[in-house]
Amino acid sequence: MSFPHVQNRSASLPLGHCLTQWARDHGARVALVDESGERLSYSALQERAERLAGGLYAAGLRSGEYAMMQMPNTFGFFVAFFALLRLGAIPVMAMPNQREQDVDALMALARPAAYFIPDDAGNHDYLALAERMRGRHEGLRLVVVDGAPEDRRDALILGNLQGPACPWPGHGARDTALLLLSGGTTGTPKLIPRTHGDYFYNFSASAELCGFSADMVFLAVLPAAHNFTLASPGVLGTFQCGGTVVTTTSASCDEAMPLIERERVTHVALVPPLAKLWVEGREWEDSDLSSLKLVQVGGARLEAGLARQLLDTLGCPLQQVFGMAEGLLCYTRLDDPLETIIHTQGRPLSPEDEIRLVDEEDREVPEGQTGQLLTRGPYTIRGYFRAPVQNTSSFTEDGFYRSGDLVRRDGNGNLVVEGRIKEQINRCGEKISAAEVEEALSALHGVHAAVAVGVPDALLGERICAFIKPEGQEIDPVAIKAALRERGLSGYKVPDQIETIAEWPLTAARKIDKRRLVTIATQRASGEPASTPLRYRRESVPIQSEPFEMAVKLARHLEADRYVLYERHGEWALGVDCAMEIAVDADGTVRRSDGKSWRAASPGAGIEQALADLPFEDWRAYGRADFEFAYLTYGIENTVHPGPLLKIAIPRSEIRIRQGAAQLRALDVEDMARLTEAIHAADGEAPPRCGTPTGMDVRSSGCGQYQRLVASAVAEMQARLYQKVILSRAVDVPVAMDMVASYYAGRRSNTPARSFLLKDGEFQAYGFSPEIVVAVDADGNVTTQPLAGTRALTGSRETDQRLRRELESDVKEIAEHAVSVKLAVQEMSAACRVESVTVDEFMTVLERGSVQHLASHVKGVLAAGASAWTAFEKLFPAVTASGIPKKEALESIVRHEGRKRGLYSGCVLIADSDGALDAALVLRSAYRDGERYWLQAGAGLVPHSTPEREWEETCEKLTSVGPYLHAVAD
Ligand code: OOB
Repeated sequence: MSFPHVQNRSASLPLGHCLTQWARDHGARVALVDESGERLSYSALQERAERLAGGLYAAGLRSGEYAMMQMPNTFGFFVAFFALLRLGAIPVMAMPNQREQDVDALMALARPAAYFIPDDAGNHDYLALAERMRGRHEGLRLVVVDGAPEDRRDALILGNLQGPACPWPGHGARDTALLLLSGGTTGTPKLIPRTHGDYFYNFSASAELCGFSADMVFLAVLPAAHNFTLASPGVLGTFQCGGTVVTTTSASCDEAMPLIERERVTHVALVPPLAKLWVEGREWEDSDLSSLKLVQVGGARLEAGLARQLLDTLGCPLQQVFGMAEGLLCYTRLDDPLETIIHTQGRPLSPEDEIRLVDEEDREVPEGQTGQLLTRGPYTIRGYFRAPVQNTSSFTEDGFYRSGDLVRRDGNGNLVVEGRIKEQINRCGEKISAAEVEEALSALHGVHAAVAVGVPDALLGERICAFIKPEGQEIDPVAIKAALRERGLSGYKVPDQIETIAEWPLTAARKIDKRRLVTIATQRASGEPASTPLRYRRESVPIQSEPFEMAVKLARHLEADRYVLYERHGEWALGVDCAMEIAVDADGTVRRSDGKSWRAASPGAGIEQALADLPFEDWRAYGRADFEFAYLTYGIENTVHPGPLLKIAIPRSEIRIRQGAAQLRALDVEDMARLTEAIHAADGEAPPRCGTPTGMDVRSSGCGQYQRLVASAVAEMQARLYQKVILSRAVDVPVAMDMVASYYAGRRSNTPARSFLLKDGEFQAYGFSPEIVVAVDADGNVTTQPLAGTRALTGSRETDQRLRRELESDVKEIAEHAVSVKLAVQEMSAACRVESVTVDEFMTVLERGSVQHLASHVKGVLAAGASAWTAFEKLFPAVTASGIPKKEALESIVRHEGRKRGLYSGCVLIADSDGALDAALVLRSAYRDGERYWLQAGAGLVPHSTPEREWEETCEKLTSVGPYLHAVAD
């Protein structure tokens, strides 16, 4: 095939020329729109790509070199993609959710000279990964980041890269244009070399078949790096016709559907699990979808029932797409009878596509029977990239690709996909090699052998179930999952279900009977609530109020008996009511409100197990741990707290409030309606008003007694029984407090790391956490923040500056801080990979309401087998609120204070189903239990402490809360 220089639409062009041609044909038309509504014309897109191509050329990238792209669906993706093609470099299309193992293996295979990554995408640090890759892959010269990271290391910024026009590459139709990712059936990944000629045909012929036209608007909601979204007919098919592509990084109904309404989207491509979510989402999502003209579904088997529901709920025609990155594309035709569209996966795109359906001996099966699909054709590859050995088994001698799919053909030539023989799991349309999961599992300590199978799943299409033969001892599914992630296995490949098995079931041929394993997996899961998780309905409501004010108004409005409001990084998350509770008793038993209980090696391990099979999808737990939870960890007799020591709840509904919008999630329709109504009502109200505070005197009582306690503890420390202890005192508030109003007033005068307001029946509390106990993100990055060393903040700049200088140079304060950091490093090292633990901010001064502190950050990455709860147990209670060494300090606290601390110096926390955990230290707080209202504060004592100064310090701390108390209006 060559490229005739004819300028009509159907003439094949090298891909590097396509955008220039489209800009010429459709210049001012809108090519791209993103979620925010920003628009790019064809000319603007072409100019950006041209400029970037010049910049890349100037930076040394050349035609014929490989460039890996791992980008979400943003403008940057398309600019980079077209710039690479224009330059003649070959894009290697990695997926944004791939993690270290995949990226590393793909780099080893493709040996790219450049790597394109996003700046800020969820919780994953692409820059750090890129840096590690650069250390490992010599040929990787350029890292290009889309965005403006604060610390960009050696990366180039995509938006800044420009240079004079680069030379045009001289490509022929048979030259490789790009490499696509193969789902794979082996432990190592495979890449698919698509040529300029075949890929041009792929999208242009598809666009024609699917009736794409200049007035269409295509929503790119699945990853654009996937062949379905990119070119079947997808984004490239849309551009070929002069249409508009709307690009989004979120596939959830509450974001995608309003986008369909806003942009009058006409075409969208979905995988079946997403289609299912959209159908369900329509129960509460009521955006106007009347612009839709075609919904395409492909990538995995679409059940006829779901196909019908889609037609009903979305109210537009459906098209099934059965395709593969290797080439062959089958489509149902727009004018096919409804039964064909519902029950078949269509027929090949090209009359030149050859299809053979064969048995195990490669003999053609009789017409109408099911056989393995072999295919050869004008746009199907004849071999994988740099994989000579694999190619001998994936292709027949005469060049047919062995798809591994089991297919039959109906009387009209339409294919029906019945199953597959390839050992691949199709989870949400993502293809996962069973062998790869098995290899990763087998490498783990304690695993004798492992087999992975795909099990039919209502939510995912298929879930990954791993059967493990353990080496002697029991296996812990949570630890296995954590260990796989820690080894860099991409999250979507981590098994959803893990089962132990004593003996493998075998087939007549003495092979492991995987079908039987699927049955066993289904049986074991049934009866377990995990197989039918409850799903939150979601809705996004625009709001005018400031997030903080909205949160306070809602706390009032909802009048719930149980809620937790948790402020973090400008977001107020409010968990309301309780669908399921997990509580830790005083004897360490973990109980769940559905009757299950756990007695594990530690309470943390028990909590982990109780959370592991929660019957909720995508949950966030809200809870609190009382100080006495630490007695369990340190084996100290607990005579003061009857339990529960820790309580977490999966809320029935939840609101996350940010500037401009409230995201609602609720388990049932009524709650959703109630929340929406409450938000509307609250949004219309004026900000809460603060009356006159009650004028609480924090010095009124307890001075003598507190100073005696300090003197006693100081004597013990001088006798070297321990190095540091925090002793506290409670101050009762004589009037009934309005907790919500007091939280509101207090928060306005504090600058906390976190804040919270919670109610659990008769128990209520709010506070302004000066620090976190621990934060763990979904990738296992752990942070703790020891604060120690305090001076007042008086409001007078001069005095505060003087106190700050004093704080920074006072030997006692510095010593107190340094030993706290040392302990934090030790504790982090017990949960994290030792070499990952670092102190990344040392002894900065943080202002927290009425006081200033010396603060440091200690960071690390979870060790193999450790989870967020391991880290929690090691770091709780915060050293800031207990002492050093912890056990001796805890014993000193019981001896001296002699009564329950409860939530004071414990924590309020949120935990997410992806493994993240955020626990805020409870200090600078107010509490209510029934009729009693009180404040509590302490001071860090060391051998040099004086009772007078420490008393003073408690008064300074109480001043963060005391002056803002509001009494209940009569
Ligand atoms: C698409 O491409 P890949 O490479 O991610 O996956 C190909 C495999 C097929 O061999 C088949 O096993 C499965 O995915 N598959 C389907 C299907 N479409 C793909 N199985 C049942 N029904 C369908 N409709 O998935 C892909 C590439 C281009 C367009 C559409 C899908």
